[in-house]
Amino acid sequence: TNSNSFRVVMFPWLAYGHVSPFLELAKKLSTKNFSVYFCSTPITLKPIKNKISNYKSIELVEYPLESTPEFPPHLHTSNGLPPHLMPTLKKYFENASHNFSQIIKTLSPHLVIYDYLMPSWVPKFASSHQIPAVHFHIFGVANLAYFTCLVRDIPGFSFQSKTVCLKPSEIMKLVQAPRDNVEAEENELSDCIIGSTEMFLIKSNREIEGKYLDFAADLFKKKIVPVGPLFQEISVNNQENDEEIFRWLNKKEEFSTVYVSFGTESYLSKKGMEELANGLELSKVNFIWVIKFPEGEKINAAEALPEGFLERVGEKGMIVERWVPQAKILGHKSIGGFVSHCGWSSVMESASVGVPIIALPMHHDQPVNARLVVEVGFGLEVEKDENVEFWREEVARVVKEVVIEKSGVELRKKAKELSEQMKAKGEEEVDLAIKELKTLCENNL
Ligand code: BUP
Repeated sequence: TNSNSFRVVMFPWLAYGHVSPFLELAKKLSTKNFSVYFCSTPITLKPIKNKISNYKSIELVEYPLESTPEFPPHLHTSNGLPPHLMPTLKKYFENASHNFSQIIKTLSPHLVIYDYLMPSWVPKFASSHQIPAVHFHIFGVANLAYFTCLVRDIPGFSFQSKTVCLKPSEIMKLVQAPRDNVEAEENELSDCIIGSTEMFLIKSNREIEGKYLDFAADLFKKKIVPVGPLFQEISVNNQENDEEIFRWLNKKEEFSTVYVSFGTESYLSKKGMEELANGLELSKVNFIWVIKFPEGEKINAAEALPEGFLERVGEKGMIVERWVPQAKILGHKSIGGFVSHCGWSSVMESASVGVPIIALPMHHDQPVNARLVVEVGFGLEVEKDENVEFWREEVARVVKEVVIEKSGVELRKKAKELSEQMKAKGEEEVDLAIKELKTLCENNL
């Protein structure tokens, strides 16, 4: 079945937000003369099997990692790897290094595409066998540059003056994750991110990140190739319940409603829930709010929301406690804003359907993404106090400014403009990126 010319091995990281763009890239490659070997743990690959049945040139390749009760196997894939387990997981990868070398030796690919969270010996092993390795960055390029400058002192570059600024307290939050050996880990990360890649593939585009694509090319002295947003195919599993959502949305006026979601890995604190709920209520703007709690936490939205909130907002608000078709909801004509944690996929999806963002970033890449949204001009950020907490009046102010007030018109105009540019250029971007990958393979034939 696998008769395409170029063999590519792909190593995504195990979390949903990483596997999903890798898989979308795999699908594109498989239609452009690549045979794709998509490698991950058996548990990660399991839910993917039926998603690729139409793609004969994608083969799933399993590598096992050992598990212990301390690190239950379901966490390999779940929506959200608890950060404190990262060092443990890295050790499992270390113990399984022979699996990777074996995969590369057996398949003798023309190209390896890897995630920056994979151990740096993955690209190094490929390079030592004359196989080009390419880092596919599933976040934006401003973020890539930001983190690189954080973990590596680069002469001549002062990050703060060149790219999006973070407040010192935000930087502290970003680097405070529990770690064993910070220096070794940072070296490993910068090695993996920059040292071993032939070029960078970035899940982004010129429309949103043109300036930073150039900045990063200058910074890394390597090719930086945007591959577009690589949206996942819209899932159809909850259709019956989804109808209820769209019936509710259909009753709302154009641009009158905000969609509220914090992605698959970020959760509000109890205080955060309260401030957001009260802020939405104060704004008097309609909202559909997707509420999630960390796995295993026995609490539901009704218990977590302020007393009487649901009764008070009535038809103005809809609370959903399960997976929803986000991209489809954002594209509904009633949606006038997206209250978002600014996960990279959310930012790209919002831009692609022309919906302005009300940014409430929490951690990881999100603060950088939020500043970018404001800079590009299709959103506003909710201000926070020195402890990086937000408050209800500020939430209400920004929601109103984006959805109701005149000033929001400019933001929507910019968002629409981005959406049109993205529609017009989308496929061309992917094609150009794939052409670059082919050149790498051909140079290596
Ligand atoms: Br929740 C939820 N439906 O109910 P981000 C999420 N999504 O389609 P994150 C749904 O998951 P990282 C739901 O459309 C987007 O494609 C959403 O990715 C989809 O945030 C994705 O926005 C969420 O990048 O991932 O989950 O925090 O931190 O890895 O960027």
